[in-house]
Amino acid sequence: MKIVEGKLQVQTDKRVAIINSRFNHIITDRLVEGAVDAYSRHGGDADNLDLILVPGAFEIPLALEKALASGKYDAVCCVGAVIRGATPHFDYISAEATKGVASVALKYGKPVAFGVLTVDTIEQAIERAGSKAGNKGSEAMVTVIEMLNLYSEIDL
Ligand code: INI
Repeated sequence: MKIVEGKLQVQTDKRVAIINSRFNHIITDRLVEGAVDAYSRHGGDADNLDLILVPGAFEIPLALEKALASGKYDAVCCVGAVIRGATPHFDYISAEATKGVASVALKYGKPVAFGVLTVDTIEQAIERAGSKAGNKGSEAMVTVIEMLNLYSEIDL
């Protein structure tokens, strides 16, 4: 059986952007750090990354759409943090961010990773932004690297 999978090695000719939302930036800045660190540790040069900033997670899908429509990027790593509050706002923002990112990814057929935290508490966010549950920004960037290589492998 031939196994087809992506290597975890950055392809230096591929252009990668990170889209980060500033809302809860104490958390999201850590996710960006994780993503940049993962890119460097897998053979990339962080100077080649673009960081696109948006106000909140709700704005990520349209920024992603514009980034991919521009033709400037081969893959995008999305990070953000939606933290539940006292109202249903969380549900609307997290649903729109998730659905929006998924539909833009399918439209363009390019690797897009979803490193947007959707958590109940600030503690859960801290755990996933570089402490005991790892760094979801780092995991999202590793996913981008793997999927870029997978698509090169299967020639999509
Ligand atoms: N945006 C987030 O990224 N995280 C949140 O937790 C959040 N909460 O809780 O309100 C949030 N709201 C802002 C939203 O993403 C938009 O920026 C805003 O509604 C303007 O469109």
